[in-house]
Amino acid sequence: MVQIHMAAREITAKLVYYGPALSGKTTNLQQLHALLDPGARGKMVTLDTADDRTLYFDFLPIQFGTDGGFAIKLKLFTVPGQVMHKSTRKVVLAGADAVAFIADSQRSSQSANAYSWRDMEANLRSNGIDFEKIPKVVQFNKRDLPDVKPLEEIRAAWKDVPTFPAVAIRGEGVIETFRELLRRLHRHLDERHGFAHNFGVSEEEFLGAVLSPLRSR
Ligand SMILES: Nc1nc2c(ncn2[C@@H]2O[C@H](COP(=O)(O)OP(=O)(O)OP(=O)(O)O)[C@@H](O)[C@H]2O)c(=O)[nH]1
Ligand SMILES: [Mg+2]
Repeated sequence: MVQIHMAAREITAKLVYYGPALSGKTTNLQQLHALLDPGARGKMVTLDTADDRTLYFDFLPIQFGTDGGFAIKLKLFTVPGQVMHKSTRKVVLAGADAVAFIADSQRSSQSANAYSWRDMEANLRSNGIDFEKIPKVVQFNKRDLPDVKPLEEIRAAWKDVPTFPAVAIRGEGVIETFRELLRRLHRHLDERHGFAHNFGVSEEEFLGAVLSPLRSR
């Protein structure tokens, strides 16, 4: 849950990258780490096995100041996608303020995507988080591979949730996904906590502060 410390003028939110095994969650965080200015992001922590499968989670902290003098801290996590790590996913999801679901676009991954989406829904609910209301975006990654589901089909199937195509390994679609996640998070916090009114943090400032330090590539 978003933490607001008025005395310290500090706001902390937790964003979780969820999805099936090997869909590219860790790759998304690595790309963000590479693209964001070192002044805005901290050290990325990765807890994985010898073959690069996430064992517990990855963690990337992002911090920026607003004109109104607030420090905004975003804590980005990935879950381990392999089916056996179910209980770890639930723990990582606890207290999430927004979720990015990273799907694998290959047709062969369709059932793994669906399983993971239901798993996310169940884990959000068991953490007492409103599945319908939590800000979420979906990324269809690995567009570079053969036999991927066409975007028209994807968009027809996902009417209410924004979807983004990506080739995360090349950094394509990573920022677009993240920007929309931030936009939805800001809107959600604004509705609940009067973000713009009480803290003077407008959507433009929120997005600009995180994304403007992007390195030109
Ligand atoms: N072809 C292709 N490969 C990708 C893409 N994104 C990631 N990969 C590769 O897919 C593999 C898995 O990526 P990860 O980011 O580790 O996947 P993950 O979702 O974190 O997997 P778990 O930690 O097991 O849940 C790696 O070999 C990546 O290099 C992409 O857009 N295209
Ligand atoms: Mg991973």
